[in-house]
Amino acid sequence: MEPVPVLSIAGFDPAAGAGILADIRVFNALGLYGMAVVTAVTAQNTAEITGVYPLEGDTVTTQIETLITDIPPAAAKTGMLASEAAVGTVAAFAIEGRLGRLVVDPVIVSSSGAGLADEGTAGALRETLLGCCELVTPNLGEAGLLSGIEVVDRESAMAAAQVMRKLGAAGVCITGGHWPGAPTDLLVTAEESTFLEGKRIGGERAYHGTGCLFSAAIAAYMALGESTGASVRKAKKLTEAALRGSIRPGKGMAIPWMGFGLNRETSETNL
Ligand code: PXL
Repeated sequence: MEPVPVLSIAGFDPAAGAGILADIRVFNALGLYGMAVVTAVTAQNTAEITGVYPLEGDTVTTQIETLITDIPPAAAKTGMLASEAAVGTVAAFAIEGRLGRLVVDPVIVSSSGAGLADEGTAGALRETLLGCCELVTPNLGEAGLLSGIEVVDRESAMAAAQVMRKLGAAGVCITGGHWPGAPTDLLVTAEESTFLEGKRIGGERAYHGTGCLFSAAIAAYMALGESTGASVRKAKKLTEAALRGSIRPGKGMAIPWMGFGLNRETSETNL
């Protein structure tokens, strides 16, 4: 059977901890046909980001148009969009129904605390792209910025999720990895409002790329036809497994790793 096509529209992290290289790893591990449109090149390693270079002009639009004319994705996820124009472009394709089921990871603040979107980009995410997606997956800081409600406990998380649903997101999953205690996620859709308990694996900000991995896995499961609720739960399990298997290829943050897919001796996969 042909693999199901799925698309990441995100930034390029040369160290492969976050961004499109991380997303492609997830798509591969789950047996999908992963594709990627680049929105920005970054200069970074596992310890620091030294540059973010958004692509100029209509380069994002042309990449998407050319790609999906040939291979329409069953689902797509967005990561770092890096410019207001790129957000508008993605929203236009989504409104036309050409991206498949859409997961928006509203990359505004990274785990290391770095600002990854300017005000215009964050505003366009809130005003335009939220209304086009099946699920948005903000971390605590991003949920605060998108909703205007500081998320400090379960009550404020619920209020923030409701604001994002009013802004048009069909589903909201506020990821709890940055809570000081247990990493409880909040999932709100038309069907449910559920706090998803998780296990803390390592420190709160010890990993790089966890949010990318989580949203890519959700898009992958959606591409395979799972409901939003099932996709989020499966992606959470996969994320926990990858955190347990994390590696430290450089001197900085650890990278979630799914080295459990392929048996190199037999060339068989266990997924
Ligand atoms: O984790 C957020 C993120 C997403 N995409 C790219 C990044 C980062 C954080 O550094 O570099 C390309």
